[in-house]
Amino acid sequence: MNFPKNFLWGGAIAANQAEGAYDEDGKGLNVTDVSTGLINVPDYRVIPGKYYPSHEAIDFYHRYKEDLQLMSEMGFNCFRTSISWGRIFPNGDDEEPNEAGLNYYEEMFNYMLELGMEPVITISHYETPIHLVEQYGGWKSRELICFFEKYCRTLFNRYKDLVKYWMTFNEINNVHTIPFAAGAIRHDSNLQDKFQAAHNMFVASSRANKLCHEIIPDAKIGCMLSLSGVYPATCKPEDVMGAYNLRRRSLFFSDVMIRGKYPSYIKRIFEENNIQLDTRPEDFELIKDYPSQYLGFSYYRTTTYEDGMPILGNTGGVIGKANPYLKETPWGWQIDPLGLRYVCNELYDRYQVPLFIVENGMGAVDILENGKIHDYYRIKYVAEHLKQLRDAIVIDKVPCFGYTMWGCTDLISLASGQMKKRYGFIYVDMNDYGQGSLQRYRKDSFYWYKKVIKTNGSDLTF
Ligand code: BGP
Repeated sequence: MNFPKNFLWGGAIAANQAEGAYDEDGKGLNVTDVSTGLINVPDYRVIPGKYYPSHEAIDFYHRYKEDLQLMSEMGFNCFRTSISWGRIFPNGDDEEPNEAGLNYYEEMFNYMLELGMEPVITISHYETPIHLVEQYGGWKSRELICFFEKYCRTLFNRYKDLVKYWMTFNEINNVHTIPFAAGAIRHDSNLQDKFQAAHNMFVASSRANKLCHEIIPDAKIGCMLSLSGVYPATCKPEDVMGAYNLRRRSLFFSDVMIRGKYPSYIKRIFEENNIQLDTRPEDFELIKDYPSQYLGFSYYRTTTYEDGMPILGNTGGVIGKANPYLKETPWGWQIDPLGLRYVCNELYDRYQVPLFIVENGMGAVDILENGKIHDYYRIKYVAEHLKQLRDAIVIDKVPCFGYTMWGCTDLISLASGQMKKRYGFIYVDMNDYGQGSLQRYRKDSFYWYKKVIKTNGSDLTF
């Protein structure tokens, strides 16, 4: 039993959690530069003297060569990262792009290719320039569509020979739970603004798809959603119906971006919540004509839904009760490898487009002792998920063309801003207070993943 030939094996990071150098070489501030972690209320500006872990992060900005060499040593044939919008257009609405930013990524992508890794690039991973929030109100304003289009055109023209895998917005469905990061709108935005931001991003995404087909016809461009699964807490019909509705809250985004139209169930939600979107007839044409070519998604865990839990509104992150059949990570994320196989089947049944697992992994506390990290728990997590993914592909015949483990090198946690919550195959010496040498160490999982890639996933033993 083996993964398909040419399967993309790699890891994923994002500019805002890894690069640091938050104000170097002409970069403007992005939304994530003014937060200390998304579970905290954003500051909306940088407060002098306050510690922002992402401002230095793991200094990937200056050390990417060393890091990419380590990825290549593991045998990666792809590497996922994002372009920081503020490095290219510091304010978002600038006339001309910042050459230093463009050049930086050009060198990085060339280096990846030299090492035999396909760049897999997220165009916006929670990195909307803050100026677009202050000046225009973020993604609830239609004006951002044109700024994003210009940004995409600049990227596609510059990197057309280098990058063949693109994704527009990271975890676009998280505009519901983390609206400031995902939609560049206030953290306490109402439903009207969230759905308006989503609509504008749908249009922007289709414009990007259209441009990408024109400028880089041999590239693939997909959408990216957070699609960790949800089960009914019991077989009580209300729990089952509620879980289904909660799932639709996420699938609404891929329904629009892949099927190319607004699903009928959303009309009831709009009616009940008195939502009136500002749209143009041509928006719907564009959405229909330029859908996403593949579905990229993150999968970390599953939760359960019990009747009465909120579905929409400011639900404060993940909804759900503990599942008595599952164990959890130290951060309380329920570990559910079989859920990945279930979700792969669910998604392919619904969309019939290729899938790409672009995030999966486990945040844990690692102990560095004599230069070694024995992270058996991480190996187990990844091995068990890969087994289920292999079954989904080989037995269930779900087309999935790649797997990029999240946080392949330790980086700043998105939600908590912690360094202590580590995901990597590579350990980075840095703590939650910005103290550490930033030296990199190979964890036990590093050698294990190397073996997995070498055998194209046929040897998942641990
Ligand atoms: C996803 C994001 C990543 C990320 C990951 C893990 O939602 O796309 O950017 O960090 O979750 O989350 P955390 O860092 O909060 O553990």
